[in-house]
Amino acid sequence: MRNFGSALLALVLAVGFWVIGNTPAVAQVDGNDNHVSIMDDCLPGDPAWAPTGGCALKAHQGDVPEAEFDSLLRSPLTIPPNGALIGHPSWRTEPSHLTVHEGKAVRVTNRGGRAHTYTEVADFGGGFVPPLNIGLTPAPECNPPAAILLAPGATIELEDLAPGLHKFQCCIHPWMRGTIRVE
Ligand SMILES: [Cu+2]
Repeated sequence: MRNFGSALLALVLAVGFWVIGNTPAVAQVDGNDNHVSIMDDCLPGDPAWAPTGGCALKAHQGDVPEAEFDSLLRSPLTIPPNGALIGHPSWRTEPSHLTVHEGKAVRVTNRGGRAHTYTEVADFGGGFVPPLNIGLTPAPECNPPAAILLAPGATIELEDLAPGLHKFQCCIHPWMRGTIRVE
């Protein structure tokens, strides 16, 4: 009887997982929460961040030392080896793709501990920090006067975005990319 119960439980779990596994993914169409977070996880206690602005996260909020950040800029598995920008995945935008209704503003907040930009570009490219542009031509929109620098905690609002697909990137860390579709 106990074996039967275990077998039944296993069956129920298996069916449950099958059902969950076959549920269609829900696309992110989010008309009420038009908010993009710019994220990083710099390690606040690492003095190596200090020369380039420090890390404004609180203790325990970030765990990436500067040396690790540097080591993930490149990968030997590129053509040529180490010749293309990869970048630490913790430097990111969330969500990386957002669909909004026309007329809705999108708020963008820097929740990381480092400075970033969220700059609209015609084509994704490099930024205004040459050592971080490995293999990329700078995007013209990333000239410092045009690219608005967002200090940690800063928020901007993107208003009057025209229908269509908009491309945004960080002009410091060019692998931080996002798209907003306005419909
Ligand atoms: Cu950035």
